[in-house]
Amino acid sequence: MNRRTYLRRLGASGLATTAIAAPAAATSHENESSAGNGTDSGGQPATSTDGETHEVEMITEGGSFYFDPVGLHIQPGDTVTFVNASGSHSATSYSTDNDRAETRRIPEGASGFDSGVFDEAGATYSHTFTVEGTYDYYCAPHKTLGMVGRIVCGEPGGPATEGSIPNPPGSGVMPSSQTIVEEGRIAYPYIPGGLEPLPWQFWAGTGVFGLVAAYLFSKYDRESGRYSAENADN
Ligand SMILES: [Cu+2]
Repeated sequence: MNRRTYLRRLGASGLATTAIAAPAAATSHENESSAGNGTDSGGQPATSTDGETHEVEMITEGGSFYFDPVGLHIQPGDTVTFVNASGSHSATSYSTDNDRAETRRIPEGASGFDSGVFDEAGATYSHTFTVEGTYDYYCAPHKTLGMVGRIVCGEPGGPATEGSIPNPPGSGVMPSSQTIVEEGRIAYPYIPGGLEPLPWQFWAGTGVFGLVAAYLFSKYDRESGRYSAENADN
């Protein structure tokens, strides 16, 4: 972590600690800060106003576990606050220093993040993104159930733009980095847009089915004898 990032985080964590009584969030934040350049003091004032803050909710609902939005575009210097809306979740980047991340899917030079698992509703964890690129992340307890998300910081890039995410999201498809840049914010579930027009085979098939059905029905109808002379009313 560079000095600028550290100062920014320090500023953000100071605000979080004093403004809201959220011990879990403050603790994880402080841990993260002290893991970096912990001896810094004085010098430039901490600037926490040069980046926007975005929220991603971690949700349990009707047997589904998901991040909302599932895709988010931010700018370098922006902070994402993960809010535990319901259930027990974590926000953990696919970086090999994290538990259960079998692969790295954050940009070169970027630091990974891990909120730890939250049990309390309303608990938050914030991470400031400084390195441009695409970040894939997951919830440690629900990764295999498709609780995964993607954040694009500035321009897409890095290993997350190649191949597909190892754990597909519950909706089946992870929006591409480019789609996230275009949309800005993609709510869960992501349904790929632009439905393809139905192929001609579909209409041909429908036509054949209709003709066969009509033929069989009329055949049955005739063979039932209801149109024969002896069944005529008069
Ligand atoms: Cu979860």
